[in-house]
Amino acid sequence: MKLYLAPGACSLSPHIALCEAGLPFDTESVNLRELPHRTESGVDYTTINPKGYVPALEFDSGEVLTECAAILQFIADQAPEMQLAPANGTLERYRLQEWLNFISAEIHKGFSPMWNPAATAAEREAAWARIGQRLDWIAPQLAERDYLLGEFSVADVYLFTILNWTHYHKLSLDRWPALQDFMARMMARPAVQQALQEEGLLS
Ligand SMILES: N[C@@H](CCC(=O)N[C@@H](CS)C(=O)NCC(=O)O)C(=O)O
Repeated sequence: MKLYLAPGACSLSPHIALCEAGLPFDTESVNLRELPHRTESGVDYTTINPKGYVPALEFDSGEVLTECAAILQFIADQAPEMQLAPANGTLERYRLQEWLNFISAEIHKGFSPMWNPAATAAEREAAWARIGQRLDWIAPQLAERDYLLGEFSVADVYLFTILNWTHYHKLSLDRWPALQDFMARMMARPAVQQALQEEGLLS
């Protein structure tokens, strides 16, 4: 199995999940700064994922799975003993999917103006205000429990990955001490340290 990633991008979430799951995997990085995006080995990345973005998980069969929410659940299901996702068919599994969709649509994509060099300062401020409303909703829940579902899951890995972007954009989480505590809890996990190290993100 090979994970196509860009250091620090949303692909960090399946990278952490693979480490949490203890599964064997390779990685290949994709240069998102040039068009067309090329992989480390010089391949036009659209030949691997025609959507052009990371992450993509390539199987030995040559098939490719994309979208963080789908890849995270696939990884969790490969190592059920690690309990990274509730069992399929249970209400808790749909709760996980509820969180993954929320993180993807409301938070992950909410950051788009921060990454867009054409976005104005006003557009970035508006985007951060909207993300803030979402974080206002999450924070009290993480004040009551350590992880989004109660037990640790791939939803936490996804949330951690996206909130980690606040460092790049010098956005403060001071308003939400529960989120700061959550980030610290996540940082303390060996799998998170491993993935950050492998992506060259630890100083
Ligand atoms: N819907 C996709 C979005 C993936 C995405 O936004 N990837 C970004 C990095 S975080 C990317 O590769 N952007 C480069 C591009 O779109 O050209 C998912 O959830 O996996």
